[in-house]
Amino acid sequence: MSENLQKTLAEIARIEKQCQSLLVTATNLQELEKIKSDFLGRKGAVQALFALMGRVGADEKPHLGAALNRLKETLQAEIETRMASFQRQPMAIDSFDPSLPAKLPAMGSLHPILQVMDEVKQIFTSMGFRVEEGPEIESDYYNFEALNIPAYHPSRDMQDTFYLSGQHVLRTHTSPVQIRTMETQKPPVRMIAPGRCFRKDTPDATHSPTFHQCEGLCVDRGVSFADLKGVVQAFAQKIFADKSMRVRFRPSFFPFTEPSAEYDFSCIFCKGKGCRVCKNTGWLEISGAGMVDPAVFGFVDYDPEIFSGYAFGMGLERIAILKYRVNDIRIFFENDIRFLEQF
Ligand code: FA5
Repeated sequence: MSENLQKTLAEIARIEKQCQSLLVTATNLQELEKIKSDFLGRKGAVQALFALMGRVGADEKPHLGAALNRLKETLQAEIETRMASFQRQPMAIDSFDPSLPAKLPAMGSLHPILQVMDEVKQIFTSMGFRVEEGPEIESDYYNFEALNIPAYHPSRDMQDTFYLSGQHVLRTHTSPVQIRTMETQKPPVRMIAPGRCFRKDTPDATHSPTFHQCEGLCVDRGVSFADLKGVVQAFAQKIFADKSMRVRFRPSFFPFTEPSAEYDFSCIFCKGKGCRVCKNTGWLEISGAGMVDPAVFGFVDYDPEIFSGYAFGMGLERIAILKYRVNDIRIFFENDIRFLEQF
């Protein structure tokens, strides 16, 4: 083999290695296009090697020609394979733009009833009330018996109850938490107990089988009905941020309060003229209330000669209806995202 042929074969091997190492490090199609033209183009490195055919004798030309053709085919195949791999990955590193804003996950928010509940808690805790909790599956004793509603008492008919097996019910109001609190705490007691309640009520614009109440209880020496009226009036003005909000008390009956009352807030929709939401009365019933009946103190060992107290149980949906000007309670429970995302 002539010295020229040896040199040219060595150059062929070097060009092949150089091209292959460039292919390995190439990161995009533009770089590959450049490698292709640098090595296989008309003025590329492989073409330049073909020009060296003249350096070798006629007997060595077929050998060199075969080596050059093999180099050309090898590089062509390797460049094409590498190009195809980039075409299969349109999201190659160079097309990833880290400066683009991220796709945000869908964010939830607090349900409007929970927002009202939080606000109610905040207002009452600022007035010195503690927040208490009780179970939604309640015993007959706490839901009725200890609230002075014995089994034979006709007032049990006032609440359409979901009875569970045994002596349990889905609590029909938050008043059982009064008993649970007084059982474990001595006066003075100032507490609220917001939570879910259940009744077999037929749904309409202001009634839902699942709804929320916030119980309130204040027991101390010398607590009077005037204290109840003052606290409720202050609450109404704070929750609606409106000093003109009116509250009215009507006589009523609850076995666990004496005297008993219901209080209403003035209807925000019709300004008292009467509409579908307030059933043409100009008022929306918000809560039952009254002075704690001495018989209830008997169940928790409080001395009614020393202590007196008031209690109330407000419907939170009724407050949300007024606050957010929603004219039907049922929409709070439909979980329509178009409604919920407005809060
Ligand atoms: C009671 O539940 C008494 N436990 C309230 C009470 C507490 C009285 C402490 C005295 C002392 P009543 O059944 O009226 O009372 O319900 C109270 C409030 O809950 C109502 O004024 C109303 O705002 C709300 N409410 C009652 N039933 C429903 C319902 N089905 N859907 C929505 N809100 C309701």
